[in-house]
Amino acid sequence: MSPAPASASPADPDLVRAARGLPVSRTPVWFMRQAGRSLPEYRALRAGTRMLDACQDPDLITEITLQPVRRHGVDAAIFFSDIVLPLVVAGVDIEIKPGVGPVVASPVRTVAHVDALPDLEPDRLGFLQTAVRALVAELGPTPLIGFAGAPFTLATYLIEGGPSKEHARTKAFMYAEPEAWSRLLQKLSVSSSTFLRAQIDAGASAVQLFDSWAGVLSAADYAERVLPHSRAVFDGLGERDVPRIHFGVGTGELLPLIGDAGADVVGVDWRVPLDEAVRRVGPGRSLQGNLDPAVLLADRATVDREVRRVVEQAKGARGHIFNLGHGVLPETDPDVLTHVVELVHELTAR
Ligand code: 1CP
Repeated sequence: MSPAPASASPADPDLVRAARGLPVSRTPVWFMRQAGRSLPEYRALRAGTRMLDACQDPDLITEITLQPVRRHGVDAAIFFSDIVLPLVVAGVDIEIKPGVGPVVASPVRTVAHVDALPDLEPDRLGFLQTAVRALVAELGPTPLIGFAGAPFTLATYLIEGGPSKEHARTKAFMYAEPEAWSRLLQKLSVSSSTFLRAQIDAGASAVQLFDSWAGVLSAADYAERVLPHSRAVFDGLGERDVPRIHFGVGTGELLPLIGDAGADVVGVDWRVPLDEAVRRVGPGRSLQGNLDPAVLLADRATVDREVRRVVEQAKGARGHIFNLGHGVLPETDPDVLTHVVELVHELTAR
Protein backbone atom coordinates (compact mmCIF):
# COMPACT_ATOMS: atom_id res chain seq x y z
CA MET A 1 0.00 0.00 0.00
CA SER A 2 1.23 3.54 -0.72
CA PRO A 3 1.79 5.97 2.13
CA ALA A 4 -0.67 8.84 2.64
CA PRO A 5 -0.22 11.72 0.15
CA ALA A 6 2.47 14.20 1.16
CA SER A 7 1.33 17.28 3.00
CA ALA A 8 3.39 19.67 5.08
CA SER A 9 3.54 23.35 5.86
CA PRO A 10 6.68 25.51 5.62
CA ALA A 11 6.62 25.68 9.43
CA ASP A 12 7.20 21.93 9.69
CA PRO A 13 10.59 20.93 11.08
CA ASP A 14 13.27 19.61 8.69
CA LEU A 15 12.77 16.07 9.99
CA VAL A 16 9.12 16.08 8.90
CA ARG A 17 9.96 17.78 5.60
CA ALA A 18 12.77 15.31 4.80
CA ALA A 19 10.43 12.43 5.63
CA ARG A 20 7.99 13.78 3.04
CA GLY A 21 10.58 14.54 0.38
CA LEU A 22 10.22 18.33 0.72
CA PRO A 23 13.12 20.82 0.64
CA VAL A 24 15.01 21.24 3.94
CA SER A 25 17.34 23.93 5.32
CA ARG A 26 19.89 21.17 6.08
CA THR A 27 19.81 17.40 6.52
CA PRO A 28 18.18 16.54 9.87
CA VAL A 29 20.15 14.26 12.23
CA TRP A 30 19.20 12.09 15.18
CA PHE A 31 20.61 8.84 16.55
CA MET A 32 18.80 5.64 17.36
CA ARG A 33 19.29 4.97 21.09
CA GLN A 34 20.56 8.53 21.59
CA ALA A 35 18.96 8.57 25.05
CA GLY A 36 20.60 6.39 27.65
CA ARG A 37 23.53 4.33 26.45
CA SER A 38 26.54 6.66 26.23
CA LEU A 39 25.47 9.63 28.38
CA PRO A 40 26.92 10.05 31.91
CA GLU A 41 24.00 12.30 32.86
CA TYR A 42 21.65 9.42 31.93
CA ARG A 43 23.53 6.96 34.14
CA ALA A 44 23.43 9.45 37.02
CA LEU A 45 19.69 10.00 36.67
CA ARG A 46 18.88 6.29 36.30
CA ALA A 47 21.02 5.17 39.27
CA GLY A 48 18.85 3.16 41.64
CA THR A 49 15.79 3.04 39.34
CA ARG A 50 14.86 -0.09 37.39
CA MET A 51 14.58 0.42 33.64
CA LEU A 52 10.87 -0.41 33.44
CA ASP A 53 10.09 1.84 36.41
CA ALA A 54 11.95 4.70 34.71
CA CYS A 55 9.86 4.05 31.57
CA GLN A 56 6.65 4.64 33.56
CA ASP A 57 7.72 7.80 35.41
CA PRO A 58 6.72 10.92 33.41
CA ASP A 59 9.38 13.16 35.02
CA LEU A 60 12.20 10.70 34.31
CA ILE A 61 10.94 10.00 30.77
CA THR A 62 10.86 13.72 30.06
CA GLU A 63 14.30 14.49 31.47
CA ILE A 64 16.02 11.47 29.83
CA THR A 65 14.42 12.24 26.46
CA LEU A 66 15.64 15.86 26.62
CA GLN A 67 19.25 15.05 27.62
CA PRO A 68 20.59 14.19 24.14
CA VAL A 69 18.71 17.09 22.54
CA ARG A 70 20.35 19.59 24.88
CA ARG A 71 23.78 18.01 24.59
CA HIS A 72 24.04 17.23 20.87
CA GLY A 73 21.64 19.66 19.19
CA VAL A 74 19.99 16.79 17.30
CA ASP A 75 16.99 17.57 15.09
CA ALA A 76 14.61 15.23 16.91
CA ALA A 77 13.99 13.70 20.31
CA ILE A 78 13.08 10.01 20.58
CA PHE A 79 10.64 9.17 23.34
CA PHE A 80 12.41 7.31 26.17
CA SER A 81 10.71 3.95 26.56
CA ASP A 82 11.27 0.41 25.34
CA ILE A 83 9.62 -1.78 22.73
CA VAL A 84 8.41 -4.20 25.44
CA LEU A 85 6.65 -1.47 27.44
CA PRO A 86 3.18 -1.94 25.86
CA LEU A 87 3.35 -5.61 26.88
CA VAL A 88 4.44 -4.70 30.40
CA VAL A 89 1.63 -2.15 30.76
CA ALA A 90 -0.84 -4.77 29.49
CA GLY A 91 0.30 -7.07 32.31
CA VAL A 92 2.87 -9.44 30.75
CA ASP A 93 5.60 -10.34 33.28
CA ILE A 94 8.78 -8.94 31.70
CA GLU A 95 11.91 -7.56 33.28
CA ILE A 96 14.71 -5.63 31.58
CA LYS A 97 17.90 -7.11 33.02
CA PRO A 98 20.92 -4.78 33.00
CA GLY A 99 23.46 -5.92 30.40
CA VAL A 100 21.00 -8.46 28.95
CA GLY A 101 17.76 -6.87 27.79
CA PRO A 102 14.10 -7.91 28.09
CA VAL A 103 13.50 -11.25 29.84
CA VAL A 104 10.01 -12.80 29.74
CA ALA A 105 8.94 -14.85 32.82
CA SER A 106 6.65 -17.23 30.88
CA PRO A 107 7.60 -17.43 27.20
CA VAL A 108 4.83 -17.91 24.62
CA ARG A 109 5.23 -21.46 23.30
CA THR A 110 1.66 -22.75 22.71
CA VAL A 111 -1.60 -21.71 21.13
CA ALA A 112 -3.10 -21.36 24.64
CA HIS A 113 -0.30 -18.96 25.62
CA VAL A 114 -1.15 -16.80 22.62
CA ASP A 115 -4.82 -16.69 23.55
CA ALA A 116 -3.97 -15.82 27.17
CA LEU A 117 -1.92 -12.72 26.25
CA PRO A 118 -3.61 -9.66 27.75
CA ASP A 119 -4.70 -6.74 25.54
CA LEU A 120 -3.33 -3.24 26.06
CA GLU A 121 -6.05 -0.95 27.43
CA PRO A 122 -5.46 2.58 26.06
CA ASP A 123 -6.52 4.17 29.37
CA ARG A 124 -3.43 2.67 31.02
CA LEU A 125 -1.23 5.00 28.95
CA GLY A 126 -2.03 8.21 30.85
CA PHE A 127 1.52 8.41 32.24
CA LEU A 128 2.90 8.22 28.70
CA GLN A 129 0.63 10.96 27.40
CA THR A 130 1.57 13.17 30.37
CA ALA A 131 5.23 12.72 29.43
CA VAL A 132 4.62 13.37 25.71
CA ARG A 133 2.72 16.60 26.48
CA ALA A 134 5.46 17.82 28.83
CA LEU A 135 8.07 16.99 26.21
CA VAL A 136 6.31 18.73 23.35
CA ALA A 137 6.04 21.87 25.52
CA GLU A 138 9.75 21.72 26.46
CA LEU A 139 11.01 20.84 22.99
CA GLY A 140 9.48 23.84 21.22
CA PRO A 141 10.22 23.48 17.50
CA THR A 142 12.22 20.22 17.86
CA PRO A 143 10.01 17.28 16.87
CA LEU A 144 9.40 14.30 19.13
CA ILE A 145 9.53 10.85 17.51
CA GLY A 146 7.23 8.29 19.06
CA PHE A 147 8.03 4.61 18.53
CA ALA A 148 6.87 1.04 18.95
CA GLY A 149 8.23 -2.42 18.28
CA ALA A 150 6.91 -4.21 15.19
CA PRO A 151 4.97 -7.45 15.75
CA PHE A 152 7.76 -9.77 14.55
CA THR A 153 10.48 -8.30 16.76
CA LEU A 154 8.16 -8.31 19.79
CA ALA A 155 7.23 -11.93 19.04
CA THR A 156 10.92 -12.91 19.13
CA TYR A 157 11.19 -11.73 22.75
CA LEU A 158 7.91 -13.37 23.79
CA ILE A 159 8.74 -16.72 22.18
CA GLU A 160 12.48 -16.92 22.93
CA GLY A 161 11.95 -15.56 26.44
CA GLY A 162 14.73 -13.00 25.95
CA PRO A 163 17.38 -11.76 23.51
CA SER A 164 18.55 -14.35 20.98
CA LYS A 165 20.75 -14.50 17.89
CA GLU A 166 19.19 -17.14 15.65
CA HIS A 167 15.55 -16.70 16.66
CA ALA A 168 15.19 -20.43 15.96
CA ARG A 169 12.28 -21.02 18.36
CA THR A 170 10.47 -18.05 16.84
CA LYS A 171 10.85 -19.40 13.32
CA ALA A 172 9.92 -22.92 14.43
CA PHE A 173 6.68 -21.58 15.95
CA MET A 174 6.01 -19.55 12.79
CA TYR A 175 6.33 -22.68 10.60
CA ALA A 176 4.68 -25.19 12.94
CA GLU A 177 1.72 -23.12 14.17
CA PRO A 178 0.80 -20.75 11.33
CA GLU A 179 -2.62 -19.89 12.72
CA ALA A 180 -1.42 -19.20 16.25
CA TRP A 181 1.49 -17.24 14.75
CA SER A 182 -0.89 -15.08 12.80
CA ARG A 183 -3.08 -14.53 15.89
CA LEU A 184 -0.03 -13.62 17.97
CA LEU A 185 1.23 -11.08 15.43
CA GLN A 186 -2.27 -9.70 15.02
CA LYS A 187 -2.55 -9.13 18.80
CA LEU A 188 0.87 -7.48 18.84
CA SER A 189 -0.05 -5.23 15.92
CA VAL A 190 -3.08 -3.97 17.85
CA SER A 191 -1.02 -3.13 20.94
CA SER A 192 1.73 -1.43 18.89
CA SER A 193 -0.89 0.66 17.10
CA THR A 194 -2.49 1.62 20.42
CA PHE A 195 0.93 2.61 21.78
CA LEU A 196 1.71 4.77 18.72
CA ARG A 197 -1.73 6.40 18.66
CA ALA A 198 -1.32 7.44 22.32
CA GLN A 199 1.98 9.13 21.46
CA ILE A 200 0.66 10.87 18.33
CA ASP A 201 -2.53 12.04 20.02
CA ALA A 202 -0.48 13.62 22.82
CA GLY A 203 1.70 15.49 20.29
CA ALA A 204 4.45 13.30 18.76
CA SER A 205 5.45 14.65 15.31
CA ALA A 206 6.59 11.37 13.71
CA VAL A 207 6.70 7.67 14.55
CA GLN A 208 9.22 4.90 14.03
CA LEU A 209 8.32 1.23 13.94
CA PHE A 210 11.33 -0.88 14.98
CA ASP A 211 11.41 -4.31 13.34
CA SER A 212 14.98 -4.76 14.52
CA TRP A 213 15.26 -8.50 13.90
CA ALA A 214 13.17 -8.91 10.70
CA GLY A 215 16.42 -9.31 8.74
CA VAL A 216 16.67 -12.94 9.91
CA LEU A 217 13.76 -13.84 7.59
CA SER A 218 13.73 -14.66 3.89
CA ALA A 219 11.88 -12.16 1.72
CA ALA A 220 9.18 -14.75 1.00
CA ASP A 221 8.51 -15.52 4.67
CA TYR A 222 8.65 -11.83 5.56
CA ALA A 223 6.17 -10.93 2.81
CA GLU A 224 3.71 -13.67 3.69
CA ARG A 225 3.93 -14.04 7.47
CA VAL A 226 5.12 -10.69 8.83
CA LEU A 227 4.53 -7.76 6.50
CA PRO A 228 0.70 -7.84 6.71
CA HIS A 229 0.94 -7.41 10.49
CA SER A 230 3.40 -4.50 10.28
CA ARG A 231 1.10 -2.90 7.73
CA ALA A 232 -1.77 -3.35 10.20
CA VAL A 233 0.19 -1.30 12.78
CA PHE A 234 0.43 1.62 10.34
CA ASP A 235 -3.15 1.15 9.11
CA GLY A 236 -4.26 1.35 12.75
CA LEU A 237 -3.04 4.96 12.84
CA GLY A 238 -5.96 5.89 10.58
CA GLU A 239 -5.89 9.47 9.35
CA ARG A 240 -3.20 10.64 11.78
CA ASP A 241 -0.97 12.51 9.39
CA VAL A 242 2.54 12.16 10.85
CA PRO A 243 5.52 10.67 8.98
CA ARG A 244 6.07 6.95 9.47
CA ILE A 245 9.61 5.57 9.66
CA HIS A 246 10.18 1.80 9.44
CA PHE A 247 13.53 0.24 10.37
CA GLY A 248 15.18 -3.14 10.75
CA VAL A 249 18.75 -4.49 10.88
CA GLY A 250 20.16 -6.66 8.08
CA THR A 251 17.14 -5.96 5.88
CA GLY A 252 19.05 -5.49 2.60
CA GLU A 253 16.95 -8.16 0.88
CA LEU A 254 13.73 -6.84 2.44
CA LEU A 255 14.12 -3.13 1.67
CA PRO A 256 11.41 -2.91 -1.02
CA LEU A 257 8.97 -4.80 1.22
CA ILE A 258 9.73 -2.75 4.35
CA GLY A 259 8.63 0.33 2.41
CA ASP A 260 5.49 -1.47 1.20
CA ALA A 261 4.29 -1.95 4.76
CA GLY A 262 3.26 1.72 4.66
CA ALA A 263 6.35 3.79 5.49
CA ASP A 264 7.23 7.31 4.36
CA VAL A 265 10.83 6.64 5.38
CA VAL A 266 12.80 3.40 5.23
CA GLY A 267 15.60 3.04 7.77
CA VAL A 268 18.72 1.36 6.36
CA ASP A 269 21.58 -0.27 8.28
CA TRP A 270 25.23 0.17 7.25
CA ARG A 271 25.39 -2.95 5.03
CA VAL A 272 23.67 -1.39 2.00
CA PRO A 273 25.03 1.95 0.72
CA LEU A 274 22.27 4.56 0.49
CA ASP A 275 22.60 4.98 -3.29
CA GLU A 276 21.90 1.25 -3.66
CA ALA A 277 19.10 1.52 -1.04
CA VAL A 278 17.41 4.18 -3.22
CA ARG A 279 17.29 1.64 -6.07
CA ARG A 280 15.87 -1.08 -3.80
CA VAL A 281 13.30 1.09 -2.01
CA GLY A 282 12.17 3.04 -5.09
CA PRO A 283 11.64 6.76 -5.63
CA GLY A 284 8.52 7.36 -3.51
CA ARG A 285 10.05 7.12 -0.04
CA SER A 286 12.77 8.89 1.93
CA LEU A 287 15.70 7.12 3.59
CA GLN A 288 17.12 7.21 7.10
CA GLY A 289 20.63 6.08 8.02
CA ASN A 290 23.19 4.66 7.79
CA LEU A 291 26.58 5.29 9.44
CA ASP A 292 28.01 2.14 11.06
CA PRO A 293 27.80 2.84 14.84
CA ALA A 294 31.26 1.25 15.22
CA VAL A 295 32.78 4.01 13.05
CA LEU A 296 32.18 6.39 15.97
CA LEU A 297 34.81 4.43 17.93
CA ALA A 298 37.48 5.14 15.27
CA ASP A 299 39.74 8.20 14.85
CA ARG A 300 38.28 11.58 13.88
CA ALA A 301 39.55 11.46 10.27
CA THR A 302 37.73 8.15 9.73
CA VAL A 303 34.55 9.47 11.32
CA ASP A 304 34.62 12.53 9.06
CA ARG A 305 35.32 10.50 5.92
CA GLU A 306 32.47 8.07 6.63
CA VAL A 307 30.00 10.85 7.49
CA ARG A 308 30.85 12.55 4.18
CA ARG A 309 30.37 9.27 2.32
CA VAL A 310 26.90 8.73 3.81
CA VAL A 311 25.88 12.31 2.97
CA GLU A 312 27.16 11.88 -0.62
CA GLN A 313 25.47 8.50 -1.14
CA ALA A 314 22.13 9.92 0.06
CA LYS A 315 22.04 12.59 -2.65
CA GLY A 316 19.71 10.62 -4.95
CA ALA A 317 17.19 9.94 -2.18
CA ARG A 318 13.81 11.72 -2.17
CA GLY A 319 14.70 12.92 1.34
CA HIS A 320 17.40 11.94 3.85
CA ILE A 321 17.38 11.78 7.64
CA PHE A 322 20.94 11.21 8.84
CA ASN A 323 21.21 8.49 11.49
CA LEU A 324 23.31 5.50 12.43
CA GLY A 325 22.69 2.09 10.86
CA HIS A 326 21.61 0.85 14.33
CA GLY A 327 21.73 2.14 17.91
CA VAL A 328 24.54 4.11 19.55
CA LEU A 329 27.05 1.69 21.13
CA PRO A 330 27.37 2.19 24.91
CA GLU A 331 31.12 2.89 24.71
CA THR A 332 30.67 5.81 22.25
CA ASP A 333 32.23 9.13 23.30
CA PRO A 334 29.27 11.57 23.46
CA ASP A 335 31.48 14.37 22.06
CA VAL A 336 31.82 12.39 18.83
CA LEU A 337 28.01 12.34 18.48
CA THR A 338 27.89 16.12 18.92
CA HIS A 339 30.63 16.46 16.31
CA VAL A 340 28.70 14.32 13.81
CA VAL A 341 25.60 16.51 14.20
CA GLU A 342 27.69 19.64 13.54
CA LEU A 343 29.46 18.08 10.56
CA VAL A 344 26.26 16.88 8.86
CA HIS A 345 24.69 20.32 9.36
CA GLU A 346 27.80 22.02 7.94
CA LEU A 347 28.01 19.68 4.92
CA THR A 348 24.35 20.00 4.00
CA ALA A 349 23.48 23.66 4.81
CA ARG A 350 21.51 25.10 1.87
O1 1CP B 1 17.26 6.60 22.51
C1 1CP B 1 16.82 5.74 23.26
O2 1CP B 1 17.54 5.01 23.97
C2 1CP B 1 15.34 5.66 23.30
C3 1CP B 1 14.78 4.60 24.07
C4 1CP B 1 14.85 3.15 23.59
C5 1CP B 1 14.45 2.61 22.38
C6 1CP B 1 14.04 3.33 21.11
C7 1CP B 1 15.20 2.09 24.46
C8 1CP B 1 15.68 2.23 25.83
N1 1CP B 1 14.93 0.92 23.80
C9 1CP B 1 14.50 1.20 22.52
C10 1CP B 1 14.06 0.27 21.50
C11 1CP B 1 14.44 -1.15 21.60
N2 1CP B 1 14.50 -1.96 22.70
C12 1CP B 1 14.69 -1.95 20.47
C13 1CP B 1 14.61 -1.47 19.05
C14 1CP B 1 15.81 -0.68 18.71
C15 1CP B 1 17.06 -1.48 18.49
O3 1CP B 1 17.06 -2.36 17.62
O4 1CP B 1 18.05 -1.18 19.19
C16 1CP B 1 14.98 -3.25 20.90
C17 1CP B 1 15.32 -4.45 20.05
C18 1CP B 1 14.85 -3.25 22.32
C19 1CP B 1 15.00 -4.40 23.22
C20 1CP B 1 16.03 -4.11 24.25
N3 1CP B 1 15.78 -3.35 25.35
C21 1CP B 1 17.40 -4.47 24.26
C22 1CP B 1 18.10 -5.29 23.18
C23 1CP B 1 18.29 -6.70 23.62
C24 1CP B 1 18.71 -7.62 22.49
O5 1CP B 1 17.88 -8.43 22.03
O6 1CP B 1 19.88 -7.52 22.05
C25 1CP B 1 17.97 -3.92 25.41
C26 1CP B 1 19.39 -4.04 25.89
C27 1CP B 1 16.92 -3.22 26.09
C28 1CP B 1 17.04 -2.41 27.33
C29 1CP B 1 17.06 -0.95 27.12
N4 1CP B 1 16.14 -0.23 26.37
C30 1CP B 1 16.44 1.11 26.43
C31 1CP B 1 17.59 1.26 27.28
C32 1CP B 1 18.21 2.57 27.65
C33 1CP B 1 17.97 -0.03 27.69
C34 1CP B 1 19.11 -0.40 28.60
C35 1CP B 1 18.60 -0.67 29.96
C36 1CP B 1 19.25 0.09 31.03
O7 1CP B 1 19.75 1.25 30.85
O8 1CP B 1 19.23 -0.47 32.15
